[in-house]
Amino acid sequence: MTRLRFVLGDQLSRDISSLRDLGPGDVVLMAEVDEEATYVRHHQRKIAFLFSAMRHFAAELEADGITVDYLRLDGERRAGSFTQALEDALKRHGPQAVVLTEPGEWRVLEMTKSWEGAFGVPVEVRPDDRFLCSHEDFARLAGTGRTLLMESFYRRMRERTGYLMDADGRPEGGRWNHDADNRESLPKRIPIPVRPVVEPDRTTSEVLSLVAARFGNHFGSLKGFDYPVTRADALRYLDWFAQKALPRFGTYEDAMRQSEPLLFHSHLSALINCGLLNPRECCERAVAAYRQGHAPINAVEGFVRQIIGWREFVRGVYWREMPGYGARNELAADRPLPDFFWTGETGMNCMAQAIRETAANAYAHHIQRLMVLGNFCLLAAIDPREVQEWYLVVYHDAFEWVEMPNVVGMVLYADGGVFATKPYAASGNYINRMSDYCRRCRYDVKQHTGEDACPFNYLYWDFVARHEARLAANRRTDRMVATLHRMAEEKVAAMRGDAAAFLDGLEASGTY
Ligand code: DLZ
Repeated sequence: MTRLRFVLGDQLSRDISSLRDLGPGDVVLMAEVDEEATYVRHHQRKIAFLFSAMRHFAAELEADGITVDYLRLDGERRAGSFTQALEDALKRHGPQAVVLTEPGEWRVLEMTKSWEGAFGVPVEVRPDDRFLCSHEDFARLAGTGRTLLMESFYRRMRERTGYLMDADGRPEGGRWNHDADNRESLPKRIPIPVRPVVEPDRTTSEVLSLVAARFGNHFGSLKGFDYPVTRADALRYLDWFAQKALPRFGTYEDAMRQSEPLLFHSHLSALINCGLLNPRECCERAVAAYRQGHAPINAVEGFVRQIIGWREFVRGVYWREMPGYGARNELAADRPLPDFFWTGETGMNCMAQAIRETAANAYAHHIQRLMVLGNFCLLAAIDPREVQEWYLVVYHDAFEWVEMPNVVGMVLYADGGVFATKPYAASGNYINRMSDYCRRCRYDVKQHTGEDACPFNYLYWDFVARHEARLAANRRTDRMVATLHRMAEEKVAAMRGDAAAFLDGLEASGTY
């Protein structure tokens, strides 16, 4: 029986479930389609990364003697959508069945459900077992209550995988979580390791020209594209991380520095999410660095937790809460996303840095995403739909399964606490402690009111006042309200007045 194996752009693994039992006569279908690049206007670099990785992956399959039907966006045979690509391929190859791995997004999974009926061919959708936790196991490990606890889920994942567990079933280093050691700001003279650069080859150069021609009006820049697009280069990047950046990754995980977008971060998320790296091998490489005495426990535990804790948890929440998760708006936030999210033109240096680095690299690290950009959106009550779309568009690792719970649950607390136990709100003081941004800012982080005051300060206290009842009822945030109550009434009134003026101005001009 010949089967058509439909491999999507974020399934670029040789051992993806849809390719496992390839037989003679089977054809692998892959398609660059306009609909996927434009249903939201993805960052140019994100499209280039995915198309180039897809083309390299297809070429590797072909080199191994596998028949690949690859549709290029600008090819003679082309299709506007996944459904169209499949319909045309069925006519060309006449297979007896279609096999694919479960798509990562609800929207695409819904699409696949119409295929069997529409085309009269059996469509087998297999689990995506690149994830370590199946949908069924997630309910077992994370619980079924309204609020889910990532920390207990993570511990159970540690026990299941055995990562960083000693022979007696206890966590290595005596603790499950070493986050308390991972909140240092950067010392002035610490050397930042130099990243490997992957020069664009012919395939990547062709893709870069295509993206510039077709999507040149999308957000972001293609300049200096140097990210891995093959499995071999992705493995080299992982190895570089384990050797050069991992040892200090934990300690400085939350630190930020002007014009240093990557610091000690792995920058592996896009490679994992599109399939070039397997999450298990990334954990195992990090654990090996620990065993060899090359990286300390706080770094390796922090890295492993991001993958088997945070990443798996996010994915579990997405499928548990869909459909409807994207519409959650518990804090009734309704302000439009300011224009400066697309231009970086704002006097707030931390925001300008994070947005400009995002435009340049289709990447910002997790503290920039959570405590600068996300914190601003939370405090300024930006509409969760608009924030979701921005995060999905601008980050090269963003697929809806990871972007949506991150934004709805963690960044904006728009699900009212399904995902996170508290809103991640902070004043300028936090940003000042963790970065050198404030020293170069036109606003003064020490001031709370007046023209020169850091907007994060008055927006923060205005947020606390607006959501006082909710925050007072939560043991993790009740201190914020107690502190607000200790402030002089006139000071609170002045801060709230400045916040109102700032937010009005934001809607009017978008140029703060
Ligand atoms: C994000 C994206 C883009 C820009 N383009 C394609 C494409 O042309 N072909 C493809 O197979 N996948 C693409 N993707 C990823 C999909 O939009 C989608 O996020 C995943 O298939 C997950 O369901």
